[in-house]
Amino acid sequence: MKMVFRWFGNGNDSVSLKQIKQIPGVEGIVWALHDIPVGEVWSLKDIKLLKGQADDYGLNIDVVESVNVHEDIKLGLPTRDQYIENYKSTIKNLAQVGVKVICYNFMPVFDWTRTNLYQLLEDGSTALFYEKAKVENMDPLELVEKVANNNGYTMPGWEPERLKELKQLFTLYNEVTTEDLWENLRYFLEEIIPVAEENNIKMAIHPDDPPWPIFGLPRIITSRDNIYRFLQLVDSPFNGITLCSGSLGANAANDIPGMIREFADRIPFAHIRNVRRFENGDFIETSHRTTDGSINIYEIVRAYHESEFDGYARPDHGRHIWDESCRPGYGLYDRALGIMYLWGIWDTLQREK
Ligand code: DNO
Repeated sequence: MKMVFRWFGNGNDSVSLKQIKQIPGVEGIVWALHDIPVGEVWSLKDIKLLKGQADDYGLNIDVVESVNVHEDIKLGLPTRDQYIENYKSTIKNLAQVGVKVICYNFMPVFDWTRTNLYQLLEDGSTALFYEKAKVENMDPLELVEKVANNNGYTMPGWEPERLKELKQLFTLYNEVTTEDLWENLRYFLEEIIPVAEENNIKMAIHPDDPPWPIFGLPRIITSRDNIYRFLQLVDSPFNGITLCSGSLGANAANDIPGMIREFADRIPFAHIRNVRRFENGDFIETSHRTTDGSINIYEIVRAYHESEFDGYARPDHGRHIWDESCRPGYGLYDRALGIMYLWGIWDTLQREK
């Protein structure tokens, strides 16, 4: 297991590379060029600039999260071909600096979705919260206005300047069925996986978060059966998944250790975090510790260990603790604690082997 840590870039993250370097066992950053509009090619010059910053701290840049997929590709519009060509160029440019894994998602319109970014936990910290009834009864545009721009930071896909295009996107998605989305994903994969293969980069789709349709938009990377179907679309080791325990774990029916064992050779990248589910379908994120949430993190790490997992792993969202001011879910402290918990389990299993 190679430990990595997400970093949003200079001026875009409250956490510094110097701090990341001091977390035990972290080898690299998980990064992206966040200022490049979705669909445009990432230039080699910009990529190398970022690499230089990471090099200064001896951190690798093996994992990119995310090269986002343009909506025209997900919608299957005729304009998709140009965006797919751009995506291929970005893959080739990333290969030139030695990138090994590209994480992306295929969620229409929104990336991860929550209703409150600062819900109070009983210990006085705050965490990301999803209130099911609110999402079911609320106009998504209203929610964007409420949630966006909290504390100067936003969730990806929820940027306030996106409000204008959202209305139009909802109209376009009216025509797209779940099967259409599968078909558009297959079309995309058939184009890009051969390029990924030639460039020795593993593509790793992120599950939908939460793993069910929201706001009438289809979502497909949600369960064991759908991941199985996804992996068959293009049956190549370069067509893999980012197994995110927190996203899939919001649905109690998802057996995550089972998925790890079944799909081990197709998981180049793991997101490991806990989540506490409530009976009414709400959920809140907690510390990584097993007893704090509904997900058995110990069993998850054990499944990776048993599978001799040698891919990349990162702690995922953490609580906001010790008065830290940070991007929602992406503070230093709780994620660093999460890493130590994951190492604690891993190292013990390793010793007992
Ligand atoms: C949330 C992240 C997601 C993830 C994308 C991958 O914190 O896990 O935003 O990066 O879905 O494309």
